[in-house]
Amino acid sequence: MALLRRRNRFVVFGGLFLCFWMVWGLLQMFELQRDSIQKNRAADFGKDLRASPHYDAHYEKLLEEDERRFVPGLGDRGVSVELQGEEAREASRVMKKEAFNLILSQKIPYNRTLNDVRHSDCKSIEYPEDLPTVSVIIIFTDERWSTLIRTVHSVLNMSPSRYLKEVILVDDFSAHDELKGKLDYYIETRFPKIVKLFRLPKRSGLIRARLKGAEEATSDVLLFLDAHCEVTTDWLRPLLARIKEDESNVVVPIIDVIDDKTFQYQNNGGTFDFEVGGFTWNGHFNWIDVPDEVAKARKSLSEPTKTPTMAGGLFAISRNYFWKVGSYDKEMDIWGGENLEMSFRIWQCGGSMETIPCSRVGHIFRNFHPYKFPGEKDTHGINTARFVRVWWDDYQRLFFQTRPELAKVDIGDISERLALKKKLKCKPFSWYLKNVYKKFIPDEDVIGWGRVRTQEDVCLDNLQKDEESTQDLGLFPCNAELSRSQYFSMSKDGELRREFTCASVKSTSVPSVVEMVKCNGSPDQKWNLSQDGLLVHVSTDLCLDGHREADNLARVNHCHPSRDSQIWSLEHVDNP
Ligand code: UD2
Ligand code: MN
Repeated sequence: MALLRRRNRFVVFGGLFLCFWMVWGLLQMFELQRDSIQKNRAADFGKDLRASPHYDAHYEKLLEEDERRFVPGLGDRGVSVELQGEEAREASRVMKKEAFNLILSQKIPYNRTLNDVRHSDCKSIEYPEDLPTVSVIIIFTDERWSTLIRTVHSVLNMSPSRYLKEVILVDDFSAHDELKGKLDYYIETRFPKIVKLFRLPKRSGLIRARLKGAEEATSDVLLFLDAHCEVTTDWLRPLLARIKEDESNVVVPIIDVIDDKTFQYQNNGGTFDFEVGGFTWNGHFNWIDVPDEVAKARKSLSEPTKTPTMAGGLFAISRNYFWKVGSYDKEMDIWGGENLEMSFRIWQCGGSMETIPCSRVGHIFRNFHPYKFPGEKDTHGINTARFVRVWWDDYQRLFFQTRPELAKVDIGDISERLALKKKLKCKPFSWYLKNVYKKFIPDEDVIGWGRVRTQEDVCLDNLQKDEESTQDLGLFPCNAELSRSQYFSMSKDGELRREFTCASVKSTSVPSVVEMVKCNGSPDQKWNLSQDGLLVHVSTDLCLDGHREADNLARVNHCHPSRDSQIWSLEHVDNP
């Protein structure tokens, strides 16, 4: 009996030991894995620096004041934070100047945590060990201290040290005091060696600031970020892995929204679907749905997905390829357009551009620029006209038709960029439109386009409304020249449309307003232009009537071929 009990005890202890050992082993493995994904190099932060040769009591005092504002744990896991009372009122006053909630930002610790927001399929992807090294380049002009520093901490905290060789900060001639000596001091004492700061001797704009960063970088890959970002779990490896496969892959993370007011990390409302980059014929970037055929071919929402353009601020590119494919147009000034220029250039000159859904980075989208734009020039417009002239071939007509003012301004010399296009034997824009982004071309392969006019000289008009959401179709006296607001097309599929929206009728009652909704090929978006000029809505058999009422809205009504307000003509008819 006694022997049996002893043996039992032995078994129990042995078993317990085994369990303990296994749990410990698992924990160790987990620790190791965590360490290889995120090496907390901002850990030095807060260490007693008085023994350091760089120690400066003045700056330490300023830094302590910053830290005293922190509320430990505030905003952790990316949750939304609402300020209260007088503080909330002050925050909204400050927000009018800063374009984001600076007061709240100052209370959220630099090392706040974020959730792992990736699609679950991302977690089982295996990446090679020997990925390329990376230089993260963060450019800024008069960004605020707390957001800039949080960006740097976040990158250091969440990037494996074996890949992250350096963080390069480029100060585009900021005026704020806090970005001067205090910043040098902070970097020198907290992250010596790994973070490098370069200052431009005059305001140069974000394009030339990024060029400076690229010139100073020494790693295999350049990774650009805006100065108000936070990166998330395992954000780096998916980007580097794709570049390792092919150096001409230019890759973009999913850019999540960090709420400008509450600092909530918005996880697309919990869904994993994402949009890719497009553009408008008047030269702006926009977000578009992943084309149906691409979406259908994907096995998982975690797969790299080709994107026709990029938003511009957050992307990675092989350093070698960056220079080979023409870096940036250094004549572009201040802000805007460089993202589209690079997108067309990459695609047309043999590269590719992808959104990598397993890499997710948050960015504070601001409603206006909280920094000064020097001079009177419309730099965004000029930058845009520069890339349109270089990359859009004949299609530049579509740009200048609706932005004629830019046809006349001096956009500088583009001969170097045209020479580059020739040297790299880049494909024409028609190739891009056929193979990369099958976008509606308003004056090609259509029944007609231009002003759509009644016998009473009233024209269809978008009434300058924002076309991102559904709007009623408007009417207005025809302008003397074709302007953007009166530019409509009649497609061969019978759509009466603009670039992205189609005239649609949802009700059979008369008279009924006509809605401009996102084109989707459905029957309620089909029209027929009859021999005698009636615009018949196919599924209801009602006619478009341009009789102008006080609300300036177009309506459908019973067809009356004798009514001048129902007899329409298209300005340009391609296939009569
Ligand atoms: C978007 C891009 C931005 C850039 C821009 C088009 C994202 C998330 N952001 O606008 O990176 O491609 O479109 O040009 O895709 N800056 C300078 N010097 C200047 C102006 C700005 O260094 O003269 C810095 C600025 O401090 C910031 C970055 O450039 O870190 C981008 O500026 P932004 O945040 O105002 O641009 P954003 O996000 O509205
Ligand atoms: Mn930005």
